[in-house]
Amino acid sequence: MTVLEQISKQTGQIALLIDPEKSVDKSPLIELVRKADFAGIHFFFVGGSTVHRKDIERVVSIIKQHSEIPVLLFPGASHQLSAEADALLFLNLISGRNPDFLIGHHVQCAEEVLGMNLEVIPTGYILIDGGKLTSVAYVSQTTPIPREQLSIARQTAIAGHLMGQRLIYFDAGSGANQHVPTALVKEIKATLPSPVIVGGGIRSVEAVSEMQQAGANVIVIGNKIEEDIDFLLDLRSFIRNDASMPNPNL
Ligand code: 1GP
Repeated sequence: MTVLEQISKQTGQIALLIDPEKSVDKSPLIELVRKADFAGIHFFFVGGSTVHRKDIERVVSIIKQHSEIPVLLFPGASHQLSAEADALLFLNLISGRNPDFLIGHHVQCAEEVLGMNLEVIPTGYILIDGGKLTSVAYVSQTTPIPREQLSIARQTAIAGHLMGQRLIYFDAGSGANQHVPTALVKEIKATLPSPVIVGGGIRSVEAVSEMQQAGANVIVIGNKIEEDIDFLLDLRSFIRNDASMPNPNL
């Protein structure tokens, strides 16, 4: 099964985002990977706004040595690659109007990516205002879509789909005060066949559950687990309970 098929096959899957800039030491990273494995999370995402390539490669390599969970590159720039990853979210920042994040970075790495044994997933990446200025908005020099303007977000996602994006990723940005509105996820899932990833500011099992109910295929969590590794145990309960319930979206 491809990674895209795994993402598509059910709602409420969990991705743990690891920012290699914050995972400097090897042993805490191995402990994190082991606990995530025990929790039964579905994907690792690796990337960040300002990470060097050697740190991406180091972190992906450690994860691959200690877990069979698929590793997806979630790059902040064209150099954030690793041949050991399973897939690359080839992000098109379609909520913004900065050509660097629509085509520039892609051109810089295109030939290398083509030669790598990576599953490349064209991803319509849409930033939604999460109540504070986040690194991704600052570094990409783009303005997130206002959270009350759901029609703009909807039109953006539809345009992305029509342009060939295979996934839609709504991100309120790492550490957002407010996560993406569940109403938006629900509306897009009712409108488009694309799987939906959602992240940014998700800090409770209740929020995870709401996103799952709204139809999000993958829910990305970074900061909350960095701050409290035992949150993985709560996620384990959520994943096990969810697996025992019939999924109306399948
Ligand atoms: C940000 O979706 C991710 O791109 C995760 O955000 O760190 O707030 O969980 P958090």
